[in-house]
Amino acid sequence: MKKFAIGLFALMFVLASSAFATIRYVSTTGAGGYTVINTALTAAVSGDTILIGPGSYTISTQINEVKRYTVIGAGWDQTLITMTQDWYLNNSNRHSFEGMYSNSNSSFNIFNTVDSTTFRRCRINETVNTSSILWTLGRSLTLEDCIFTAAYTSSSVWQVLISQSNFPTTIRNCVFANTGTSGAMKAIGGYATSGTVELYNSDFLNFQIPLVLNTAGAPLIAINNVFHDWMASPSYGSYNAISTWDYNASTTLIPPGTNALLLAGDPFVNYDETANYVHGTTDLHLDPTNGAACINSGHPSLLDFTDGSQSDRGVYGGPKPLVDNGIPNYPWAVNILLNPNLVGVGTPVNATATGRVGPQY
Ligand SMILES: [Ca+2]
Ligand SMILES: [Ca+2]
Ligand SMILES: [Ca+2]
Repeated sequence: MKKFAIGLFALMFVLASSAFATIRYVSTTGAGGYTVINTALTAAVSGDTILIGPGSYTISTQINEVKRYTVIGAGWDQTLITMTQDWYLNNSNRHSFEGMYSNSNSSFNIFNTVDSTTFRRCRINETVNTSSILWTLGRSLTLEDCIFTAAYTSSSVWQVLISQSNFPTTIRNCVFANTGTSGAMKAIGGYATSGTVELYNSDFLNFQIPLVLNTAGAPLIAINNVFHDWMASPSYGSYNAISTWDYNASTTLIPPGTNALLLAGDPFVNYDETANYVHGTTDLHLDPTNGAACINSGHPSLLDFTDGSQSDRGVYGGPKPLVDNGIPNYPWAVNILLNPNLVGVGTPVNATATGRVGPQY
């Protein structure tokens, strides 16, 4: 009975503490309470969810709100955010970003200690030599189901620069692609004071050197990843010597560690080594013939959540495969048709909504 009483009290506390959490809807059409992302974030309080509907938005004023929030777009094919100023997180924890495309000459960045942030089902393209996610002072970071593209020409820039505060980073089912021609381009960087980096089921495309983790930092655990379309003089890069590499696959350069697979050619349905990653054209699903060696050959303790089979290598493998278009686990209406669509005041209309929701993982 005592247990029950405590449980009831805990439930009441959760209900009470969420009473002030608000869902704020940003919409280009004016259907929501806001048309500008900055305005919604300024109005928000910690715990709020900011929904960003289908359409194109700009971040032209730096975001620097000292509050915790969740941001959910309608998918990276629907919610486009052009960032010309940094989106800073500041002194607050458990932010979450989901379901959007950021095309940016700026970064997701931190001012002060920020803990437990997640980017999932996001596509982030960088148009200049700056990091997509600059986490130098931040703490635990999780990236899942994200596509990172850039064409850096500088060797002192990284798509994701992880924490230098000994906190862990987890990366699952992400694509890191160099869309340019420079071998200076790097995917992930870390420091001597960086924590563990767990890297599962990610694809690295068109790099000379994808990883620049400091050899004095905590170990890398790399499992089920695929590397392809290497530039001349390729190298996996730097990382702690006691790192674990297991069940990775690559063309050209056999991966370090155990159960490594050297592929004869690219394992994908469609990838053009000359064009590099082209969003909407490239298809990184495993080809049934060319990619057969990667299918059901991933780490045997990682089973595919969707069909129970042994995990595959690459972004569509692992327990929870990449979700196409970054469709979030949140129900969205992406189109509403009215019939008839030309009416006078008081005329009844039939409304047909087209909705979408991503898988519940
Ligand atoms: Ca090819
Ligand atoms: Ca290439
Ligand atoms: Ca499988």
